[in-house]
Amino acid sequence: MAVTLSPLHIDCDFDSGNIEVVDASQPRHVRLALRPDSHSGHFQWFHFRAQGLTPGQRHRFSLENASRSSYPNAWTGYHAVASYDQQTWFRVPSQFDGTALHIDLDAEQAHVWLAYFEPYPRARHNQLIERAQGIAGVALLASGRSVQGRDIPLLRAGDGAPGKRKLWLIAQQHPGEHMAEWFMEGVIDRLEQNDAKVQALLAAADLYLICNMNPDGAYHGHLRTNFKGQDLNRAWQSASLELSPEVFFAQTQMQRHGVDAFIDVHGDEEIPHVFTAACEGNPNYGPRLADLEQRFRDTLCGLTEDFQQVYGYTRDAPGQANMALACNAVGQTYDCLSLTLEMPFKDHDDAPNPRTGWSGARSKALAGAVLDTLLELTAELR
Ligand code: GEM
Ligand code: ZN
Repeated sequence: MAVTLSPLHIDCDFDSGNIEVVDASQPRHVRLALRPDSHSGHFQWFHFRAQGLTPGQRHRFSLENASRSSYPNAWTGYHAVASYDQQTWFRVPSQFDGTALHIDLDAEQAHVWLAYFEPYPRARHNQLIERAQGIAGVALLASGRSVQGRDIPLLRAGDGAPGKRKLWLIAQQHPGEHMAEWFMEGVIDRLEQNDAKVQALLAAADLYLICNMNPDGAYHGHLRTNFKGQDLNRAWQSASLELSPEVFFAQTQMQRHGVDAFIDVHGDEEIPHVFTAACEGNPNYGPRLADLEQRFRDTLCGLTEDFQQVYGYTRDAPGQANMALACNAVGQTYDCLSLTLEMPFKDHDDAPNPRTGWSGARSKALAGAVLDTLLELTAELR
């Protein structure tokens, strides 16, 4: 006897929620569409809740416009993440047919959240900033404002004493790249642990931390832009209080405090590996920076299997860097080690975890290895 299932209820009216319902009347096959960033044509990020599932039943969720997303090649080999409690996230078998992405969930409970990557909630961000300020030696140095007026805290770990190296880590310029703030939580966790390596690092250097550069975009479920439709990682030659106050704030603080090393933390839709990109196309690029970059990569490779140097972006030709990118602009301005750190929306295929793929927890663990790498390099930065 055919079992009649009641229609599902799909909603996304919550922090980082974003989906469009095409037709949810067929519970075994829910038709959905990806929705663009508020003021830009970019789209790829999704995050929604489905209620009314039948445990034991397979429910298919189809993102019917996936082939028209910002990075259509990113769907091949990609699997969506799901959670029944918004705490534990797992990968759900997904297949791209060249047009739509089909997510096939064998429901275990009556409701589920589905997302492009494990979301980093704004409430967790607020708790993280509060927790950080309770750590000895960590202070709120300044606070910027996003287009919509959300706080952008700049934290400093260390006493700012003269002569100490100034190591900057900023994250989530691209709001859909939630792994970036998971990484920053890993930095804060290590500061809280205050182990011998962290103490040694902070004896020689201060850490300048912006855990989320694009709170408006993250909250609205954007992939790439802020609330004025600006790609912040293309605003570092033209930042303005009107269009990109987030970058304007970071640059102002860098000018005030100085920079001896810079890591811009991102996520990558297509490449299933953790990697870095650097400043090889900058006008000031030379052997000193090239050697520092290689030392960073070699050291990090030695500290974790969740990093590699084989796969990554094509290197820029000499003098051909796009100076609007944070990594290039900061590397040039401060003549310092400057890297873009990329974590995958898929998995790190060098050390795959089929159940989680790349995840918040792995992003946090990577941060610890990056801090240990910075400790190794701090004495050589200048
Ligand atoms: C990337 S950074 C692109 C750097 N490209 C090269 N060739 N160095 C961006 O902003 O497009 C970071 C990201 O989006 O994650
Ligand atoms: Zn990015």
